[in-house]
Amino acid sequence: MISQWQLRAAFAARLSDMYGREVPAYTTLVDVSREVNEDVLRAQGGDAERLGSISRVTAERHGAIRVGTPAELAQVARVFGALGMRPVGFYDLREAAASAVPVVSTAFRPVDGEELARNPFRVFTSMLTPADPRFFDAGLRARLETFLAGRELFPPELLALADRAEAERELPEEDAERFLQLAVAAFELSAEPIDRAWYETLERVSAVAADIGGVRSTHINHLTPRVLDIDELYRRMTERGIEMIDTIQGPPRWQGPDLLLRQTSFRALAEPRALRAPDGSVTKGALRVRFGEVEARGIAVTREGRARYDRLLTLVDQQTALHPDGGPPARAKPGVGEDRAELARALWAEHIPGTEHDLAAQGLAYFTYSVVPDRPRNGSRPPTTLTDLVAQGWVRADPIVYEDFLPRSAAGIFQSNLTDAGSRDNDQQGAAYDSDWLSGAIDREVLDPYALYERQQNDSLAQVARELHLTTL
Ligand code: OOG
Ligand code: NI
Repeated sequence: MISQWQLRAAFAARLSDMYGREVPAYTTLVDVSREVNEDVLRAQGGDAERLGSISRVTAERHGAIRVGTPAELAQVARVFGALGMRPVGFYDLREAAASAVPVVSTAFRPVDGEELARNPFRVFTSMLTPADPRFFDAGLRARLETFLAGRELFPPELLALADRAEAERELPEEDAERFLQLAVAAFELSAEPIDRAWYETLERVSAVAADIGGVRSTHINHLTPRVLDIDELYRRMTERGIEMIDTIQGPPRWQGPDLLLRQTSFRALAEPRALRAPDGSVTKGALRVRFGEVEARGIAVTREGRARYDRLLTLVDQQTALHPDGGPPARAKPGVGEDRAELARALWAEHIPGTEHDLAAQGLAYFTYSVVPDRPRNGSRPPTTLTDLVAQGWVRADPIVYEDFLPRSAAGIFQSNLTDAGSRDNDQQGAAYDSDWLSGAIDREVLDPYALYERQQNDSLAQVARELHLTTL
């Protein structure tokens, strides 16, 4: 029998092999990430594994896919449900930054600590929003919905196997093999010719709309390895002549603990795609839709920590806008994005505590707590507050790694890889989509990431209280 986590690990590995064949630059990215990780481990030893074992980090990937309708998203949820992955978080990329990306998204991922440690594979999954009149007028919406209703992304055999794996939490070896083959094939780039006129019609609204609704299948859009030093990775990729986007998205590099998520990407090369002209003739064309991305993960922050992060981003935006040409003239000319990064670093140092201890004490980040096993016993009773327990060495605090995404970075990643900004009619009222709507549409609860981190923290506190015979903590 092949258990869900084994299916998940095998799926992630096979998808990675497939994507490496389809997009060779991805393989370079994985190789450079591995080199950086080995160097960090050599330099820092055990500290390098504070946010996940090196084996977890080396195997860790997130993918991104894009679908067209709630019905398709519900099928995606079944395929990932088979792998023990649940929808977590709601991201509205129509609103993030000044973007014109007509999608709303969630991420499928394992949710409990043990499963995450076994294999944390996650997939950022976006769904087109044809009902949003800012992007699609009534005529285009109707054509788009008809087109989407007429395609099949996942064969019925795959969905049947997925349902069985989810219900039984495992599959016999032969069925597992079949499931994996069908699941990987469903995310390969299709060779079927693309109706060029239709693709271009959607492209005028947004390249993302065309990538989703202009073709009769879906495909993995990128696959992202995790790296322990993303600044070093950025340097090494640039040295190899690979042109990265201007910035690393997310928090700046600074002297305090890594928080949340930092990501950067490069544009993939144009890929050959068959295009069908209105007269029926098929020609060889090329489209640039897929790219490479890499990420570094930090500690998960609480709602309050996140509010502080969002406020700092706004501050950085405002102050950068005041000095669009690169700050005070006395300063040496920095590289692209350097001013912004420097400003962000200074603001972070001012507004965010620089140690794990202070982040925990101020309720800004999540930790799991455990009783220190080999503490010398001298018969004394443990103190009764968490702060004292940690300070006096009874209990240790380990950071909880951030397993989710950032809407603004995601919008930046989408945007930085589009040639055209697309169009959005801001005089129109946007269609309402939210987490509850999404839960209803796919008939599964879209989980709240904060609730998951909080539960993990609270469970660990309850365990400490039990072990030390304390009533509450
Ligand atoms: C998804 C972009 C978002 C991330 O890591 O934030 C994303 C897409 O391009 O489909 O993958
Ligand atoms: Ni991504």
